[in-house]
Amino acid sequence: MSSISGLGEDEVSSFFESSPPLKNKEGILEKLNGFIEHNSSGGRRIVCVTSGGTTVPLEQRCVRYIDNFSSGNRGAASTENFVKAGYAVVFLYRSGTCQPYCRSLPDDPFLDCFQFPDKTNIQVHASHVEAVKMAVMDQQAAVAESRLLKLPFTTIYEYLQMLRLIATALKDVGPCSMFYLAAAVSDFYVPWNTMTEHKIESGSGPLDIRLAQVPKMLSILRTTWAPKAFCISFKLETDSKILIEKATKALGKYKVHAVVANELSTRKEEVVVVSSSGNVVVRRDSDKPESIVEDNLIRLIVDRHSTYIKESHT
Ligand code: 9Z3
Repeated sequence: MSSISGLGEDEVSSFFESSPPLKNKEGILEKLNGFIEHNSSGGRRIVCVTSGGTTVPLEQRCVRYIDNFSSGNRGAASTENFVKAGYAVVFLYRSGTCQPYCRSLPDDPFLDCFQFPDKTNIQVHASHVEAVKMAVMDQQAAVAESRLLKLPFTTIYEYLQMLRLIATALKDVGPCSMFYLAAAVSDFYVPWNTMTEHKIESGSGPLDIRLAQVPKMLSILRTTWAPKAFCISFKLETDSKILIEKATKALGKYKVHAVVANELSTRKEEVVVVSSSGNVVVRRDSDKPESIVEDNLIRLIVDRHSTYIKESHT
């Protein structure tokens, strides 16, 4: 199929036309528009943080799927830092992955946090009191002030439809809006109309599946959905030798404002912010045990966003 402008718009349209419709689209839109209206009328910057991996179902009544690795830690930690920096955050996350303000709670086993001194009372163990108190207080404050809107996805179909909804809803916020695309998004998928409805039968030898390429939505996000938004994408590689080259290529191809390059095994220690003004290595402060790379990363991104907003007004 040829494309109108070289952006693969035909592929994008046919991806959406053949996708199973988003459940509760009206409900999501209502929440989203209310959140954007509330925050933009107060002059607050709004960032959409994507987090976690998308799944690619192999059957319409899905039993089996291909997954993309991401614990959601980066997205959750970045969300907390954006809220601290005064932003309102639309947190588009994979169901079941790490949540903002929950990173210091034990998840395995979470129930070890609690104890029953008697049958009618439940208490938090002394060792976890501080972590639970901070998690509950910070999360409640963010939600009460309408600074955090959480929207879950699971499949690549849901993720891309929701990203489009958010981007078009944010279009009028212009330069004060940002996309921070930390989710690990599938490059390949099984088109819905070529997918078997029922569970693939086993017992008849090896399984052949043909995966189509997921159309690159970043270009459309930049040119059509929300062209004035500040846009940060991520590049993940396992081979550090090709990381910067790949990130630099993505910067030029998708015309994003910066690409955060990270290598899988060192992603919690350092990232490289690749942009037209050069490459900046951002590390966590290794002399402070509590320090995480997102503290320094979000500081830098917020600074860059401020410059972008100033330049857009001149
Ligand atoms: C990332 O690179 C994220 O930093 C991580 C965070 C997924 C590594 P965790 O969730 O890890 O804290 O465990 N995200 C983007 C990954 C990705 O799929 N990027 C695509 C690519 O590299 C572009 S959209 O080609």
